[in-house]
Amino acid sequence: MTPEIDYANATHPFLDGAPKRMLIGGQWVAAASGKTFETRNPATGDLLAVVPEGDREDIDRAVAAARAAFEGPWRRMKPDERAALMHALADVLDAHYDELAWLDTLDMGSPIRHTRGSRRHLVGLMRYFAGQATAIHGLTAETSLNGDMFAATLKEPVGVVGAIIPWNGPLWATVFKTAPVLATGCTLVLKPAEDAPLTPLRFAELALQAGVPPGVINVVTGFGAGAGAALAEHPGVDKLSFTGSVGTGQQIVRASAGNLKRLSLELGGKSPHILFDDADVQRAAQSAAMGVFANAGQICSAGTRVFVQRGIYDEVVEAMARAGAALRVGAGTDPTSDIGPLVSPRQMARVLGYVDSARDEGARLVSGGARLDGPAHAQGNFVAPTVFADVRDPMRIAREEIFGPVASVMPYDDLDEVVRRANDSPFGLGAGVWTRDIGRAHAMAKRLQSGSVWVNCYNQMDPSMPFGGVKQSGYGRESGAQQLDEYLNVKGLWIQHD
Ligand code: TXE
Repeated sequence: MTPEIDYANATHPFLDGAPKRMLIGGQWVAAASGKTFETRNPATGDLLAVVPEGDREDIDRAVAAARAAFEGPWRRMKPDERAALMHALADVLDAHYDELAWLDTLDMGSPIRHTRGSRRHLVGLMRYFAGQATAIHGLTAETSLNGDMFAATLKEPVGVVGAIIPWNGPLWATVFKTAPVLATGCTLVLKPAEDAPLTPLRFAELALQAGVPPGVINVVTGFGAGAGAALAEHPGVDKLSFTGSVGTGQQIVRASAGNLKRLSLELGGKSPHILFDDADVQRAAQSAAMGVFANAGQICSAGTRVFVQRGIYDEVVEAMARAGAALRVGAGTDPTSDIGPLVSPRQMARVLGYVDSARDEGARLVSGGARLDGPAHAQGNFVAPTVFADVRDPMRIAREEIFGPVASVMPYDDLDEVVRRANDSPFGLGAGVWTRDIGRAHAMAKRLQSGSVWVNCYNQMDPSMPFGGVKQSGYGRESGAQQLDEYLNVKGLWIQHD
């Protein structure tokens, strides 16, 4: 039964007032220390739930449970059986999608319109990887050795996978981290973000209901310095998949050195969105605005550096400001909200700090630029969609990831110049190009240093396509069939038979 959702009262059947527990080896448990922390609704400040503060000891237990599951019947399960299980999980995800989206909205503030909108993608991703479970192939090789030799490669699951996820899309991240683990026959210890731990817990409950065996998916809630660091360091973890900030990614690289676990890192960005003067200007400006403002800017691939060719510069600045001002900023629980609050007071303070720095450095504020504190917004972390024009490349708002609804708009003159400036960033996650000139589109796609390039669109994603970064945006890819190799070891097999 999918539970009834009471949208009007901002409640959820999962939030029944009882302290939450975390999932280790199929058991719902408190933290070994007994410690807990609170998670709150960022639009109202209301307490949603009390959650276990897992730490080293809990991670030890979860890794042991994941190891036992990996070496148990799960290891002998056939690919088609894993695929069937994943389809069952996709069915449950589909049936419960609205309540999961609602939980995301309550816990991290993203508008229900936005969180609900990912159903097709996330259910589709689980089904896509279910298909991949039966498509894991090694190869045979003709060697140049004397004698008859059968040489082949075997692909084997890496083992226990740790995943550490951020708060900006808890359900999204949980599904992205879980699907390749199940497809390849690995097991998982998931550490949700402390700012949004609820949806991963509910997802894990549904996964058990769908028949995922105990210990295959474990969830340990807690803080980065405690549970997160313990997972990154743990010698029993074979691979770690992390999504979060660059600074934390760097700590994880160091922490993982002990057992040289495999890593994939999906880190931040400062993605360029480049508008040429032959583009459909209004569409391009709208795309540039939503490339920054969607999810209140809390998207790793947000197109926050908007480069506009000089001939259309004023028109685009004005259109972006208009698009930002037209967005309804309100509680995520309000179905008419386009943009919700920032996830926490800390995140809001951080974003407003960047707004101040832009003013101090001489950028021109065109719209927004402040916290919204009218009656509808006073209790939440709401920041108005903000457009700064005449931003210069060295300014902090043009270089650092803000993770808020703040656009830096900059004029440019020609293609070589904009390529140089777009690539002059430590990041390389996404890039957008608007032009009707197909040759220019191809040239830009080749020359931009990023994991994805979107031409005449922005932030498109599909289960069949890879997503990830270059440079300090990380390494490894999520989604797309080639991702499976990051969860598989390749073993060379030699059999001499003469
Ligand atoms: O991220 P952290 P925060 C960026 C964005 C944002 C900034 C800070 O710019 O403003 O990071 O956000 C866990 N060992 N992004 O502080 O710290 C932590 O508990 C192991 C971009 O929330 O990276 C959480 O589960 N784990 C990004 C996760 O790491 C640790 C999304 C992410 O938190 C840890 C999020 C440690 N030492 C933030 N310290 C994106 N790419 O989308 C923390 N964690």
